[in-house]
Amino acid sequence: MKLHFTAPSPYSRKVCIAAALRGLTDNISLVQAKTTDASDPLHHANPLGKIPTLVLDDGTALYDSRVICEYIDAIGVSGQPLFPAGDERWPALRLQALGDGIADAALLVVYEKRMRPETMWYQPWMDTQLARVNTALDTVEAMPPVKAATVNIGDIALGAALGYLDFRIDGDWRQGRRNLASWLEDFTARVPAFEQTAPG
Ligand SMILES: N[C@@H](CCC(=O)N[C@@H](CS)C(=O)NCC(=O)O)C(=O)O
Repeated sequence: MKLHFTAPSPYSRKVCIAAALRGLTDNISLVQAKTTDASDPLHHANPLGKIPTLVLDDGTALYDSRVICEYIDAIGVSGQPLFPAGDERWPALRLQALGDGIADAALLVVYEKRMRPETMWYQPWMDTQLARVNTALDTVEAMPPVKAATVNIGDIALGAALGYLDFRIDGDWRQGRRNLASWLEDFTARVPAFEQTAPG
């Protein structure tokens, strides 16, 4: 399998962590993608030109990170399931949505600055996105995920989102959020793939 990815992408990082936890790292070759270059092979595999995109050995392409992580979980060869069944499923999926949503909002700020000349940056739009990030972080701070024995897809998405904030967003999200900071420390210790997949 080939994974079109970039290291800074929080969604790509989700996939790489999921693959590590399910014993599939060695089955996936990483292909550096250029999302803005329409001639990049990524665009043949995914009409949206987005990463992560996983191309299976039979040529089938899977996207986005949620679909790929679920596929990885289905074919995993070791570790525990990342998508719980029963009552635990919905909190895990909701946390995944929250983690991905934090990354989505942060990414919009990054793109605003990357794609437009500085004179055209629209600060109210960036402030709205950063407010969403902060409200979501406060929500998790008030009710941090349980440090359970097994890691689920929600934990992975939250870890990847926090890692993205550390990498790309100015300011310290840990300020006033001891529970969340402690949760990330614990996650980092429990999941070696988190640090192994950190953008350089
Ligand atoms: N919901 C998607 C989001 C994917 C996404 O937005 N990826 C970004 C990189 S972090 C991307 O490909 N951006 C290129 C673009 O939007 O042109 C997922 O979970 O995979």
